[in-house]
Amino acid sequence: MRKTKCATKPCLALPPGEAGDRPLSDTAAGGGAVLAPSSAVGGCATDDCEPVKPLRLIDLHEGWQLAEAGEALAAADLAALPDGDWLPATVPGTAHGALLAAGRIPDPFLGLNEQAVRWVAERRWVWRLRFAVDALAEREHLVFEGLDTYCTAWLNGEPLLNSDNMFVPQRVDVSARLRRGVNELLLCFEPALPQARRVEALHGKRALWNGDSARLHARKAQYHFGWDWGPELITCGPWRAVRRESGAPRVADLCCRTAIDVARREATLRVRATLDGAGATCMFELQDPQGRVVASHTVPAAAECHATLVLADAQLWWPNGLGAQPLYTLIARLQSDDGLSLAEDRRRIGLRQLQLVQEPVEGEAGLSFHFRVNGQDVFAGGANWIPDDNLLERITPARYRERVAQAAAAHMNMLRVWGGGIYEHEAFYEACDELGLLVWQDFMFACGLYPANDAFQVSVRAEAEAAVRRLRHHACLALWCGNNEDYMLAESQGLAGPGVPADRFEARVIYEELLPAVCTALDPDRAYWPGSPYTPGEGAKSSDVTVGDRHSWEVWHQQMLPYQLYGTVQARFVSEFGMQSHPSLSLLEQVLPPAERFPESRTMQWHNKAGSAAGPDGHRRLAVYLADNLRVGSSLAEHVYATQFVQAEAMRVAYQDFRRRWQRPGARAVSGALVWQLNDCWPVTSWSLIDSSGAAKPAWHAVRRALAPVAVAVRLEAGQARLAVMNGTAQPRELTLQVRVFGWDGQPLDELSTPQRVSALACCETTLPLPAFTVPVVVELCAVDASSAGDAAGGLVARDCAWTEPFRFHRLGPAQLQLAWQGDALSLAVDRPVKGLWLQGEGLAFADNFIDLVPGAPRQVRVQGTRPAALQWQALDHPLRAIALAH
Ligand code: BMA
Repeated sequence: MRKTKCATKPCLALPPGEAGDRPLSDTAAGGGAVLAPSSAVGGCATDDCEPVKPLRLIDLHEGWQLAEAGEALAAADLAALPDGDWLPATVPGTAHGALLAAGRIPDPFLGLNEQAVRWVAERRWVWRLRFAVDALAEREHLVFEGLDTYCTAWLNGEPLLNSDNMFVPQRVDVSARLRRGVNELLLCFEPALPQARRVEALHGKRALWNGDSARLHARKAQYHFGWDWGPELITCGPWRAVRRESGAPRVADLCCRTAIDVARREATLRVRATLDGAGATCMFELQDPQGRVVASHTVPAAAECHATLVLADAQLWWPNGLGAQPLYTLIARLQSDDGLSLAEDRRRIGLRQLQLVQEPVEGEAGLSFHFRVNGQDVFAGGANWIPDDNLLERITPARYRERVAQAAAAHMNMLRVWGGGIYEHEAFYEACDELGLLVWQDFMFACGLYPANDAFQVSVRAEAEAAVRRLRHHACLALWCGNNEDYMLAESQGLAGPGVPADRFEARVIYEELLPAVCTALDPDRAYWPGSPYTPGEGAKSSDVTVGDRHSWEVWHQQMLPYQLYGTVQARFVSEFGMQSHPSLSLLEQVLPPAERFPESRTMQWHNKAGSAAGPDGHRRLAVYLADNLRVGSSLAEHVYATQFVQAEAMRVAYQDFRRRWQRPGARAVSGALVWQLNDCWPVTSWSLIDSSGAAKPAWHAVRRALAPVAVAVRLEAGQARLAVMNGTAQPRELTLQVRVFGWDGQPLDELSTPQRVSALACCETTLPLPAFTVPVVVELCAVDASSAGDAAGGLVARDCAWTEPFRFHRLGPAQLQLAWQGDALSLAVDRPVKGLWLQGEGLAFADNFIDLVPGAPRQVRVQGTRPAALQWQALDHPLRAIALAH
């Protein structure tokens, strides 16, 4: 180890513009590898003093330019492109983003512009940065956290790297090439589709769903090639941070295996740091959520340093709804023998025990598939996550945080990062850590028969290792999963499934050998699952209902089952299911030219990508669900409401009927429901709960109610009401279930109540007899705390309504809606039943919405935002209208 003689302690503050604010940096440390600028070190002016130069991280994000590169142009020609060819470009960024900012292309999200910008993906694009270097360290590196995708780079005219996998970070030693003064970096990106087609020509065309078959050969976000909810926007560019690392010592890797003794609240952390460069000691330190050092250990510096930190009185991390999310900070610091910090790295970690449990289900075939956190079984209520934009540079940490917070506010506790997108940014996982969203993390393969040739496997291995190293410390990370629907696709081609030899499905070697081997080596304590969906066992079918996870598409795709029948759908863990709806009317109005603002327009259809080889079919499937259930008016507003109504009802039924089967310990018949999909990447009619403007659809509210810590469900059956109570809390509850029945004209017809005890983390069901009604009715179920029964307003715990269906057979007569402010809440009252009251107001956020109302039971809804003079409301059989509000 090199000795330093007279270094003083460096100042860890950073000068502006250097390594400080790095919003989209994706180091595993989340920007935590913060080190001193060399100018701040030292204080040593004499010749016999060798100053220590800690590592400096210098973001290379300012001053980039972009130009179109002619086909065969090489480095020198590219560098010499005339000044007028260059546009300013942001890094991280894409060519589309730069062209859009420069006004060279129209907004691809508006109207039919997707087609008008297609040419961008067909060209080569070159990025150029001239950057000044004042002082050179002994070792210099350039780090590219992500290059999308077929990229050749040069530094000062000399070849620097070639890259063809957007998920593999690149780190190049430029100690001998970086020079004092101005340096020039050039990055040239080849058009991805033709490039992928060349690779495809070598290895053969394969079957897939969604996009061009060449995508299977490109290690690039698969949704860029177009999906059944996304445009074809084949981006290119340095999509993640670019950085200069100046200096020698570095903490190259930091990992931590945590064992928790839940009963004793004791955590044992086995930590390992991989060091690159000289130093005397390595200090490991654990800080509690308040920043107090609660454990530390110093060992002599070596290429690999190990320590064990034991923490008594550990604050445990819990998923949303079950407890808090305390986050500790683990630091590894390489020090000189004077105690000077030379390099450091840090991770925010949560202390929790997490198991994937597969055990017998009482009275049923197969095995459960559920997560157990700190010894408690957890029903995974959540959603599938897709990239929140096509231009990834636009997803700021704040936007990640907002979107994840929307999931948490809907009482979700799990998000599945779907395999056709990206290994998400640090900001996503940080938000999940902080808000208690467990993450089911797919590797990036979706809906295809992927190749498994040697070069492909080498690339996939590098990609998987990078992802696992970067993400494994996150408390939120629950499971690694091999792919999305690749087993299903193989089965559809007769290449996998019962009786089919295993070797027909080439990429199994990736999902069953390569990826699990990477996970075992780098993240041995986390569960790995080969695919979503997947069923273990030679020749098993991935859609088996008794074992493993399952995608339930009986509703919408496949047999287009009525959503009212979700209760008949079986699965141990439903990792996908969903129903489409339009985005909000205001978003559609921004996207559709005025002449196209009708439900059947060409542009509306363009913004619904669902379909098959036979053509678009989203509008047809939507029409069937509308026809089954509603009378729909002809305006766009009515259509938006109607599709959102159907989606909300479908989600209410689905979540309730899946969650109902999370029965009790030993009988975890259904243990997860993840809707397809939480979010959108552009303005589109899709299965999302939140549209691309961030607006929550009615379905978001339906899901929020169904996933509440204590939720109820009511179904109207012949001669009875079926009632279910779902308790997701760790406390048993004593409730009174109150049922009231009204005719649609507002006449009270019946009233019943029954006491109901529900155990902790369990569900129970009961029935109450009802007379046969000859008129359409609404049945309201209120669960109130038994101790406050009779005081419905105060003790209301959960509520649900069931209506005579189908809605289209009858008409809900005009109701008088009365709105009044009560503090920061709106009081809502009606004289006759109202179904699906949807309130909207500029800049207002409603704590509850899409509400069923019955007479004589005003409801209070908290509202955030400046009070407007009027609101807009809509409900079943009540078209959009304004209502004045008294202040
Ligand atoms: C799924 C997903 C997606 C798709 C969605 C809707 O099964 O895995 O690939 O977008 O269905 O069709």
